[in-house]
Amino acid sequence: MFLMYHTDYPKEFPADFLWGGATAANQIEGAWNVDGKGLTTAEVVSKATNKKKMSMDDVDQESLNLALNTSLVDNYPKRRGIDFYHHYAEDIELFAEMGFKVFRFSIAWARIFPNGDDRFPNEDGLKFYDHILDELEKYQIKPLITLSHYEMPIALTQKYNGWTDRRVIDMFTRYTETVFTRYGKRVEYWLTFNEINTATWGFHATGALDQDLSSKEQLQLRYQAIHHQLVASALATKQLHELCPNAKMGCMLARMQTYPATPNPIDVQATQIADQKNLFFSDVQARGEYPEFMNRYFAEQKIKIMMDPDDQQILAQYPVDFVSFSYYMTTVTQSNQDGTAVGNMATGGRNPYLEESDWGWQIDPIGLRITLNEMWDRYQKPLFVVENGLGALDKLEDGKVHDNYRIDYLRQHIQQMKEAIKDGVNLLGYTMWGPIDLISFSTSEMSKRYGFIYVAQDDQGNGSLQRTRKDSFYWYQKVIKSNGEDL
Ligand code: BGP
Repeated sequence: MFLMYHTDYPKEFPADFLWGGATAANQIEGAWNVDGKGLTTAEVVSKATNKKKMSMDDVDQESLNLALNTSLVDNYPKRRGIDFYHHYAEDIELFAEMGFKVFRFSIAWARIFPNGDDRFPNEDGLKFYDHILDELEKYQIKPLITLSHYEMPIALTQKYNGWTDRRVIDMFTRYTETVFTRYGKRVEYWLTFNEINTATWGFHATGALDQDLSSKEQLQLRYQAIHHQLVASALATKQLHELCPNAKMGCMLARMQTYPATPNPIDVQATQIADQKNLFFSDVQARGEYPEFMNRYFAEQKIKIMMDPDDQQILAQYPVDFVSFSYYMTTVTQSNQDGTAVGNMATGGRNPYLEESDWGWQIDPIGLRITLNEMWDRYQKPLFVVENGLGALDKLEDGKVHDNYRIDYLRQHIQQMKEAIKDGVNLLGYTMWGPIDLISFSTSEMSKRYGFIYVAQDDQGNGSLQRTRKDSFYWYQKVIKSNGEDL
C-alpha cells in the first residue's frame, strides 16, 4: 500500500498574487452631468448629518424630489467625487508607482445608458473607460471591474422602482452585453453586484423607494428585487463566458464574520442563522441554487418570491467562477429569548476583545483568516479580498501624512491572509479599499479617509484636489515589491 504524507504546504503569497486597490465610480469620478451621463441612485443620497449615521437609506420620495431638482453638488458629494474623471491618468500613474498589479473600479451604468432603458449606448461614456483601460495597460495593471457598485440610473427608480421590477433584468443585460463586447478582451476579472448581501438594507443596492412601507412589506419588496439581481447576475455570467471565454466572473459579498455573544447554544444558534442569511447570496451565486434554510425563513416571514419558470435553471447553469468579499470588521450576535438574533451585520453587538475605528467598526485581523477558511471550505472556488481598509481622520502637515495606524491595520490583515494561504486557501488577490482618498459610502463625506494618497478636499468640497503620498504609500510599495514578505 502506498501511503502519502502531506508534509508540505504553501509558505508565501503565490508569485502571481494580485496586489492592488479598489474604488467605485460614484465615490471617485465626479463629472456627474458631463458627456451625456445620467444621474445615478448614489448621487441623490445626501450627506449624513452626523459622523456615525448611515446616510445610504435616507431616500424617500421627498428627498428624491429635492435631489432631482437641484444641480448643486454641495450636499451630494458623490456628484463631485475626487474628480477622477479628469485626474485618472495622474492617479493611475501613482498606483503604478506603488507597483499595483490590479485596480478595481466600477463602471457607472448611467455613463453607458443614461436612463437605463435608452435605445443606444452613450459613446462618450464608453470612451471614458477605454481611456482608463489604456492607462492601466500602459503599466500592466489588470482591471477588476464591478458592473454595479451601489448605483443605477435614477431614471430606473423613477420608472420602475429599481430592481423590484423584473424588466430591469433586461436593461442590465443590455448594459452588460455592451460593456463585455467593448472591453471584454481587455478585462479578465469582473464582479456583478457590490456587496449584494446588503440589499436587504434598502435603497443603495436595490434602487427601490420603500420608506413608506411597513418593515414586513419592505422585506418582501427587497427580497423580490434581490431575486431579480441574482438572475441578472447569472445571465451576465452566461454572457461573459460566451463573449469572452477567458474572462472570469465573481460575486461580491460584505463579509462580516459574526461571533456568538456567549457559548450558550441559543446564542450559537442565533449566530448561525444570522450568518446563513448573509451567506444566502453567495450560496445562490456560487452554488447555483437557493439554500434550503431560506425556505423556512421566507415561510416564517411570509415572503413570497415570484420566479419565472426558467429562473432556477438559469441560476443553476451559470454560477460564478470566483467568490470575492469586502472585509472590514466582525460583529457579535446574541439571541432573544425567542431564538431570533439581536445584532446582525448592520447592528452587531460589542466584542470586548476588539478595538474599534473612530466609526465603531471592530477591527479583527484574525477574523479575516477565519473568514477565508470558511469561505474556501464552503465554496471551494478561488477567493478574492476586494476591500479591506481603515477609515480615519488623517492630518496633512508639512506635505506629509503619518498614517501609522493605517499601516498597522493593513499589515495585520495581510499577515492573516498569509496564514490563510498557509492553511491552503486559494486566494487570487487583495485590493485594499480606497487606495486614494474618496467620498465615504456611508457618510457621503470626504473626511473618512482610506487612501495611500491624500486628496486635498474637505467635506464642503473645498480644496485644490492635489494628490499627496502618505507614509502608507511607501509602505505598500515595499509590500508589493517583496510580494508580501516585507511588512
Ligand atoms: C463598502 C463599500 C464601499 C466603501 C467601503 C467603506 O461597504 O463597498 O463602497 O465605501 O465599504 O465604507 P465607508 O465609505 O462607509 O467607510
